[in-house]
Amino acid sequence: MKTQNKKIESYFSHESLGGIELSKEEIKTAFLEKLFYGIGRIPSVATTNDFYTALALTVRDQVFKRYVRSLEEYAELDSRGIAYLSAEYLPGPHLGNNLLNLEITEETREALAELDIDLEALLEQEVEPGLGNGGLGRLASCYLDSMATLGIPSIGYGIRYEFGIFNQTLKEGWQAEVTDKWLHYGNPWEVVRPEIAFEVRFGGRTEHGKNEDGTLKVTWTPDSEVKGTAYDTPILGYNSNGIVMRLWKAEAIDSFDFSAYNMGDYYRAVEKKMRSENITKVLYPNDENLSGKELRLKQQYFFVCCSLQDIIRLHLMQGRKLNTLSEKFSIQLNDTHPSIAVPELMRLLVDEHDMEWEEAWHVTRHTFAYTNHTLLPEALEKWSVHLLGRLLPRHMEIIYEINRRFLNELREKHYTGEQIARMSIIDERGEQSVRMAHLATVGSFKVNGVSRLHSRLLKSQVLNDFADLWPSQFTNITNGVAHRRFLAVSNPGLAELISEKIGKQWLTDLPQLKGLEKYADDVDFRERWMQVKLQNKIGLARHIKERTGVELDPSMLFDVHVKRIHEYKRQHLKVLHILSLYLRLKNGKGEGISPTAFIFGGKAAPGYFMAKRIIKLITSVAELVNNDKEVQDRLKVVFLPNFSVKQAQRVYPAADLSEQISMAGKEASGTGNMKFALNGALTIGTLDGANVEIREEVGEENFFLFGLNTEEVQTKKASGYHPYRIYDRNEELQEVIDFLISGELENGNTEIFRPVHDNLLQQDPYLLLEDYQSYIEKMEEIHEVWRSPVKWAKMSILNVARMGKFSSDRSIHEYAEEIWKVEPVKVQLSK
Ligand code: KOT
Repeated sequence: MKTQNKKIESYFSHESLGGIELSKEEIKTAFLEKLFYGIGRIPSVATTNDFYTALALTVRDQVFKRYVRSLEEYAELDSRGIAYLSAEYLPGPHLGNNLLNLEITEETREALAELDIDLEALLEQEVEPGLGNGGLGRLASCYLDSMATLGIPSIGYGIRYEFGIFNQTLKEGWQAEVTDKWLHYGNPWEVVRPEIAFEVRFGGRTEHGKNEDGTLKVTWTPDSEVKGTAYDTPILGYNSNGIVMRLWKAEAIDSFDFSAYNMGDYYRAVEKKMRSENITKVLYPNDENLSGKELRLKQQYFFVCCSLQDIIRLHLMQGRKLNTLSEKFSIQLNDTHPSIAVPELMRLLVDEHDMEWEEAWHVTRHTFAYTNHTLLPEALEKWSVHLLGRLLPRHMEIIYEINRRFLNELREKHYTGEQIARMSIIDERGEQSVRMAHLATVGSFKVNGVSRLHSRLLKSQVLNDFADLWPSQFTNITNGVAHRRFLAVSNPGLAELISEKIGKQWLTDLPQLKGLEKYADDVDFRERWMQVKLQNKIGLARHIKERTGVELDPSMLFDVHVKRIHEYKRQHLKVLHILSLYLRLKNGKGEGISPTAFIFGGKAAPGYFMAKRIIKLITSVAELVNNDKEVQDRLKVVFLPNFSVKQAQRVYPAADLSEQISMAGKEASGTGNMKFALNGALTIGTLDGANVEIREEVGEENFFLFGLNTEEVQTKKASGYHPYRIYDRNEELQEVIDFLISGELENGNTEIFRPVHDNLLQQDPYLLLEDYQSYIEKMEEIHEVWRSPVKWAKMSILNVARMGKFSSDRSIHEYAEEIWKVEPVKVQLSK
């Protein structure tokens, strides 16, 4: 604590702030004080939300204590730091995770119990921040967790959306979107930092003049400005450091336009404020599909601009020179959403800090690293030159200049015209646009994919020319997950059983799980293992009954497909399978079918026609199957609405079978696949994304593989794919496909699923028909293994024991060593 005031300084000394361990009594006192002084309530009138808030504030104090100490240490050591720039985060509920990280879950449970308060009810009360769409946002949060735990000095920058991802409800089986009001009851985990605020400009024009010394000076006169204010949420590592997730909220620079107000035009005065605040109003709910909307570009620039100004502020505050920025900071771009940072840093260095272009470019290109998360063409960001030039005229000039210099470099290396056009940052075909992946690649010192297969495909397909030009710039960092959240917090039963056998080291060293292998042959252990799973299934079944009214028998095989709804993820392949089983049962041919509960969950982008139709298809099949007396104890189908991190934490621990059935080559990595396997589910999957590496780790005999691989997919497509021919030759498939338009699914309505039917027979871009038979046969094998509980339990134990690679701690360790070259700083948690 650096202050001139000795009295204040001594208060903040480690000793006087007290130790890090909190006793039950201390928790109780702190909690009651928060309830009384913090929110002005006495227990007799307090609501569950009051209790939750009081507990959150109690815990937050402890989190802040560690965060502040970490900051102090980082500043003192003048250590190198990481800025993680992500337009999305999905932190999930904070309370349970923070309790684990402080190692006070049990003390807190007991303290509350003595006050007749149930900790579980308070955990349930938390509304999670839904500030992301799916995998990409959740990965960012897993990475913050691991950066904190490993002691990597870092800040996660993002956007404080007032309305996060919509809440999904079902209306007559169709998805309906409801606004997410996560801030409605306040947010005890964040603090606003009004003094950390920056101006962000838009539009207008530039002027090219000269400085007194004759050098070029560009001035940008914008036509609007907003202010970005920092909202900080501390993120605590396990028994370790604290870092911050700093989210920017847009506000008007002056709350009122006084000139308008004085003239009596009250509405106009407030309107400006409203327009400014619009920027961070709502998250775009498109996953891997771009809207190209102006407001989205504004959001991207807004948060990048605030974050870079903040990074520069922190850098200068340490008494450093700007030309050493890349020595002290690496800025990781989470996909291209923040890639406008490349020209923005150039602008800040050249225009605002008078650095020469060459030097600024050197700094920029040594500061950024870029992670690519998708190969899907529809997800690769492109902004029209016209729009970008209108909204950010100076940035457009800078992009042109970066591109001019880059293309000159290519010409010097004798690249052909065609190659140059392909690699240019500006796409000249049709309406001119900026290829953000090219901008990010040219502006970064490293580019990584998120699984071995994905990184290979990135190099051989989407960024092929760049990988040839700069081979050492490309690398792979396979994704990982926050195993403390997704195993220790969400599956306490299994976590306890594991710790009983191998100790608690796995909490910070996941490969220790290997020690479980030897228990796969231990009868008693296997029984306890399956007992934990059964208890989790009972819990999920209760939840599903409450949410959907559908009753599941926990002894059924829980076959789970949860993730965003997308054609490439092939939820509809699963539906074809369910229909095949249903028809077999109806035709008296259901001998090999083990009783199964099919559980689906996931949101569809509101404008994605086919994805929404797939949800309707699932709910219609559920209606049919669940109400058919003939198949009732054999098959059940549920669509669990509003899949979120909170729901996920209930679902993964209760799954027997994990569906990872995307068409090979399409899923960059997947992270749900890891969370399932870590909780003892077996996987049926294609050789896609990280499935490849999961299979390699757990052993091919413990993984149910089916379908074409990436190369076979490519060959099939190149040689002309005719789904109808497959349909024509496969009688059962014919029956299933015909069933979609038979009217039996929707009260005689034959049209509702015709788009799905026609798409499959005419194009089938994701090769469902091609992979159908292989999938059906693998499922038959699975049902057979399920009938052998000993075999199933062994496979489940071996899966968990061999998942050590997939912790986000390992991923972050690799980022730190290979990309960031940053040393961990472990803060002494003095007693
Ligand atoms: C969305 C829009 C543009 C570009 C990429 C995306 C994107 C990619 N959103 N989510 N992803 C997923 O990211 C995960 C984390 O790396 C991967 O595991 C998953 O395969 C991607 O689909």
